[in-house]
Amino acid sequence: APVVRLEDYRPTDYLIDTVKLDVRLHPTATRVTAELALRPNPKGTPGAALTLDGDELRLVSARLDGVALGAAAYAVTPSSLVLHAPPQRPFTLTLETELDPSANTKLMGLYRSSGIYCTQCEAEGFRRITYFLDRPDVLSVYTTRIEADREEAPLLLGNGNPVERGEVPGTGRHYALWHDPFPKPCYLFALVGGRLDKVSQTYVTGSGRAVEIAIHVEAGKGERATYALDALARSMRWDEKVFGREYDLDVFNVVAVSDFNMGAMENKGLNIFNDKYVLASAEKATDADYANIEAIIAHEYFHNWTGNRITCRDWFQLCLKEGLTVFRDQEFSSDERSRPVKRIADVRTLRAQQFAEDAGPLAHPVRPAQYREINNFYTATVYEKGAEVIRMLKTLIGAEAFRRGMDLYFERCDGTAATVEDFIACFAEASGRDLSQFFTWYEQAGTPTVTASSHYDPAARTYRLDLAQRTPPTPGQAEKRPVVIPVALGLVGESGRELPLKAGNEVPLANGVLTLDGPALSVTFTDVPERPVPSLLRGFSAPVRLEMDLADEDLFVLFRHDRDPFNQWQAAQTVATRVILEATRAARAGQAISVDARLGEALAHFLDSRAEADHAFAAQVLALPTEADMAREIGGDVDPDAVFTGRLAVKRALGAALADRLAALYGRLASRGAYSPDAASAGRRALRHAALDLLAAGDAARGTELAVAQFAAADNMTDRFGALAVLAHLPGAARETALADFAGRFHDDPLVLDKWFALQATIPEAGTLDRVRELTRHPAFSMGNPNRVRSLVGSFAMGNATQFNRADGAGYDFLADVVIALDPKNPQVAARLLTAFRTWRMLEPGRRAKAEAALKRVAGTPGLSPDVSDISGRSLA
Ligand code: DPP
Ligand code: ZN
Repeated sequence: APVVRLEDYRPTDYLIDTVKLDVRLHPTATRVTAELALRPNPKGTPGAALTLDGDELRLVSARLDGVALGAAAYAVTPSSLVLHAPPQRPFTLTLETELDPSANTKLMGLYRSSGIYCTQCEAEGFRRITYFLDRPDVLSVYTTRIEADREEAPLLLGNGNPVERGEVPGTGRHYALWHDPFPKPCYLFALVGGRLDKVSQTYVTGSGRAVEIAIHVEAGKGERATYALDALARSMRWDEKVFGREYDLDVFNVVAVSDFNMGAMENKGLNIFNDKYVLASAEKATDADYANIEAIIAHEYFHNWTGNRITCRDWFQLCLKEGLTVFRDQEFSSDERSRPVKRIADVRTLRAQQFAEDAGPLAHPVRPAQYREINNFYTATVYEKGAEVIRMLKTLIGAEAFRRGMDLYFERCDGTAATVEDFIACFAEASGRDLSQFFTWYEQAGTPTVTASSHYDPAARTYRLDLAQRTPPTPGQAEKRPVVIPVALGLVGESGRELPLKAGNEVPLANGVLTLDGPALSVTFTDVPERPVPSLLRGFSAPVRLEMDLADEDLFVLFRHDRDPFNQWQAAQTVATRVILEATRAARAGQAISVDARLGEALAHFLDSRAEADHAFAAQVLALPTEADMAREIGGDVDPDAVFTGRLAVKRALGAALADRLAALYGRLASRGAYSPDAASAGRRALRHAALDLLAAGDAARGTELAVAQFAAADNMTDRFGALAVLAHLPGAARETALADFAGRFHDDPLVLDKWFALQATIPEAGTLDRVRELTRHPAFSMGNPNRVRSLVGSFAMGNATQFNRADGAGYDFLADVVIALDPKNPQVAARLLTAFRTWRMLEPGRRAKAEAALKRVAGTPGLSPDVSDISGRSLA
């Protein structure tokens, strides 16, 4: 595939003002008639040929202003329909195409999922429905007639508002007509046809408009959609309150399907979801599932303004809608649940996904300047780092200027396809600030490292803090500029009190936030009454790595006393990281591992004094850095076995040292009453689970006994699966019995079996690869279903550091085989799996060579999709 570059952007030569679609659904031969009202674009080249995109379509007929096109007037290629000399005035092109939804295994365009017709058009799927200018800067008003067999598809949904429905006499078929008054790019087009159950309610907007909001799910599953429906109503209310945004159509439909490449899709008025992010019940969904459903329902809903009303000019601007909408959904969840705990969870994800991506061959800027395959840029960098950039913007200009900037953006850009420049200009104007350097965050890849050192002068009562930043080179960007880094900070006295923050020199300090925008910055604080412990990057105020050699004792001060809960947590994590690093070093050197007892003592104190005050927070404190976290910390020549051994030794030591406290906590936190997914109850379960997990590491027999009992007695999936997850790390008959029991109980529910697949794939034992291979032959497994593949193969490759990275390379070979086999069917999912190699260069030489060989085998496979060849090529570059 050719490289597409941002600098080459040009408007289209033609515009499409209205689209009238007539879609006659049929399982293998769906007919689509598209009537496109075209006109020359004043910004385009006069007289240019018109090239419409197409993919895997059969053209049946083509008419211009109602007259059949002569063969010489146009040409059809596998990827286009070219009209050589279009009229230089408004004209109508009517194209009839045929496609086969049942053969569509790529799950892009129109396809069937468990007998339900559905669509996925982002990024470039609409060209698989009809020939079109398939790019986001072509905005059209759509009217869609959908026709289907009444028995097969009693429900017919489209974008916008319903206009009319009726029978097609004598055929057993019926139709529905939908009209969407808001001009939109074709990637937001959607339709659904099928037999579905619905839950719905009337939502009254702030200005008093009644909207019918509905969620449609497979027959018999309606009860499991009520939580999502409630989350939708709460999202709508929140967007009115916090961003002043109201919903704009008469209906809002959400449809859940079981075969879906992504999490969900924000099609105008008709969101289509992976059912994993809709269906929830106490018996079948965990607390984490509920939280994800709430966040993703909100995310897609929030796109109605940030993405749909204001869309992207081109795909380079993807972060314009995604980073911003992730920020909005994070804020929603923070308001609905615990803000500090949400922040910790988000930073864990950011580090695990985005920092990993940024440190390897797939690193790219939040706004990439080029791509070969846009599907590969729905990344942690665009989404998660994109959200961090918005968060920094808000920190730098303040909440009020931020809201004024958002208001201006909605007012000025509504109805347009905008750029990141358009967006930032609104905030520059609203705040009166020059944001040109801030823009570097969008253009420069790589995770900046901030180094800090300090000196306290007791006689002068001054405290000097020296900060410096540097960003390591990334592919295609050797030289880096300094970025604008908001460093939220405080000074904490040894006794725990917050010390005054008075900058004695001229430095940019406002509301406890220092702005580091050059290579280095020194600040001297005056009237500092005692030696302070610096608490830097409070709330994780910037997506950077912080290097500061604080003494362990200082970290314990922050852990106990910092008024910023994020930095309390961070201090404990930093100490744990140090302890695990030392254990890993010893393991690698073949020496006995000794575990510094002070971490256990600090946690003991925490459990005694504070764990009960915020259960969810305490659960985060007890969760050690992961093996992948440790690998990134080590940075190079990583031996995953040594990391595993070192980390496990620390976990065992903590479990043993804290055993009595953990057992008592576990007992105290036992469920009372019926399951409720609310944040407080979920926090209690999370802490109870963390206690059991640590306890089981310290004492396998006791852990097994408790987990087996919990598994048997559980009345909800969080407790049942939590027990199973603990057992998964305890080899023996109890584990196998519980796994078999779980499979039997939920044999008819694929979403629940996904948990079972995923868990087994992450067992850190030599037999796991064979187990995973065996599970690929399980009747419930299917390579055709993205959720199954991600659960089994994705969890193995992304969540099992020792077994994916087996020294013999068999884990890499297995993944390469799956990617090669899956690519012809579903290139998007195959390419995503292959990103499991994104940190291969950090490995020790033996594994590195084996990973490289596997990647080369993939890269050398004939006929690769653009998706997989892009990832393999960049991974090896
Ligand atoms: N549906 C995906 C999302 O919402 C892509 N737009 O992030
Ligand atoms: Zn999104």
